[in-house]
Amino acid sequence: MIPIDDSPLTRDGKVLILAYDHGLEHGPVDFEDVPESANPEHVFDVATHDAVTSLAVQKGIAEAYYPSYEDDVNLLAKLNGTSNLWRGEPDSAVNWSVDYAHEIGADSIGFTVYGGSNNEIEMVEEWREAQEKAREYGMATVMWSYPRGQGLRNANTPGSIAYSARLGLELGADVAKVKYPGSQEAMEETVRVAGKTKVVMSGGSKRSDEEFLSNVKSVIDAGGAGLAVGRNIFQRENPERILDALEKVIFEESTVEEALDAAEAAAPEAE
Ligand code: FBP
Repeated sequence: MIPIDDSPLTRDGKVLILAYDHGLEHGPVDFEDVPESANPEHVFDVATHDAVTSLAVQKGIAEAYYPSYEDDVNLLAKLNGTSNLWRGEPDSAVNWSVDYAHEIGADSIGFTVYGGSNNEIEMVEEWREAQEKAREYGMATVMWSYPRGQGLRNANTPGSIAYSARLGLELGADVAKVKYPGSQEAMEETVRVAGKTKVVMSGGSKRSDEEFLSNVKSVIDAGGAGLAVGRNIFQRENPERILDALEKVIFEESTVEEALDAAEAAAPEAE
């Protein structure tokens, strides 16, 4: 890894990636509750919030929409990804090159590695190529590090999640994006074994404001750098409100209650 505190991916050393590759990974079902979230322009508008340090998208969305937002949004190129229609052993197609991502204006790259998959060897070799090319351009590297595959019975145990964060350090990721391991204590261990690689939490499925912000708070208190989140933002009717609260928790070290009070004062929830 390299120091990235001067990178557009971070603000005060912290990270809040808005992930929007769900149309590929999960399909349009993720946009059903808030239909306007299917429109990338809506999510690019959300990403102009000060709390968002980067927007992670696939190539087609970047090509079609980023030119209108390049002054207001930092682009993280999610280089690989696979649809939910795929039923094989976990794998992820490389959909664009680092050269092309750089040409479009990305300042960081994201790459999924499924440690434990029968495809781990190929995925790590593809990561190596992308990571070294990103270094030539000075682009920050984020590993979506998910233990997943036939041979893994317990992919989401604290031990597997700590191992996935460590893979990020071993393989040269500046940021490792991991699932929440279930407790602050487990997150502390995950952060500890990741060394100089920053650890961020993967958002997961949508939950209440309190539950979601409490998870984020425990990541920050455990020494984590922040989060990479999609559904808990764009599946909300008022994404700005939760971003206001996240800004407080991640960048101002507020409590969950303080963050929710401040967000409520700025944008009262409709009765
Ligand atoms: P969420 O916050 O919605 O979980 O998004 C984070 C993310 O990693 C996305 O980039 C990706 O599309 C999705 O989760 C993949 O989730 P999973 O592989 O667990 O279904």
